[in-house]
Amino acid sequence: VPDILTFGESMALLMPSNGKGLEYSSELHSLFGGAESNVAIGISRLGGSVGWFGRLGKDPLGRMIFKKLRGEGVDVSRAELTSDAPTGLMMREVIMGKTSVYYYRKNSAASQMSASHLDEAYIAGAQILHVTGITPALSESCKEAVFESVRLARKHGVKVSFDPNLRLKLWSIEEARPVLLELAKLADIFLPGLDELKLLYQTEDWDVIVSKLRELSAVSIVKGGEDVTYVVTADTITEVPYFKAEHVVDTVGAGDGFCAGFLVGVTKGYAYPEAVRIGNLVGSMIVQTEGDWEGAPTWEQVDAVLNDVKHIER
Ligand code: KDG
Repeated sequence: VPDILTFGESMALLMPSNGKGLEYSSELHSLFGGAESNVAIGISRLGGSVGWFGRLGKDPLGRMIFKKLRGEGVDVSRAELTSDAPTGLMMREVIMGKTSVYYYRKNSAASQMSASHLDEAYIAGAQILHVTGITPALSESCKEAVFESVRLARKHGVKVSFDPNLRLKLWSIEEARPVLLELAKLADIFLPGLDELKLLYQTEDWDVIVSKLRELSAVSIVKGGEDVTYVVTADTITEVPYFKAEHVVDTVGAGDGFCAGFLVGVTKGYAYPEAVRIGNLVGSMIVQTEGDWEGAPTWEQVDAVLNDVKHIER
């Protein structure tokens, strides 16, 4: 069993090839995304051992995603291609610097995932189970699957990592809040963004947010600060500075890249602030390439930056 497991919906991603809006673009780039598979690919690129077990349609898009995940070295032995329902799709455009995502995923194969699709022995054998708040927004059965996977992980002493990934196009904050806060309570590692915490706890006040985080048993890694990521434990707050991204091309996927780098750091036995530093670096690298995960670095690339190794052009 891989060290880190994750599951959720992966979708085909279509986006204009030339920075135009979708409405006036005659050519689209065909990619794929999905927060959990983005994390899985990020981990695998860094040399980590990882499995992803979502459901895809048995259709060209599902096969494309399945083969690319396998090609990236992600264990897909528990993933499923079903003829019951299609692979989900999303489209993305960036207009005047504003990113918009459009989902075509209702009743997709992934939305029909349920607790009965979980393999207890597979989960039991991992070190970390990483889940996100996107999956419980997809359907009742998906929500049950997430809670059941977390229950199984806890039963077998597997650490639970949770990124709320609040998606207000999928559910309202009122629907999302109790579910995401419940998952935060069950997690060992909580990976929210600062904006998400403001919405979840209904406050802009950092001190109130910190006191709420300290009611959880998890360590909280708060992304999206002004220029630092925060590590909040029961008695400490550590600020870990960002790496500068020189050429920002596509910001979607930064958070997933962060999670990938951070989780690899944790499985390598690094202290949280050092694992966060790796996460910050991976996030800053991913935004410099089009697509959610294509820019994910190898461990050698990360190591070169961390240890200031000179690049040899030729
Ligand atoms: O974090 C990036 C994801 O948001 C993207 O890949 C799509 O999973 C996705 C979603 O549901 O928004």
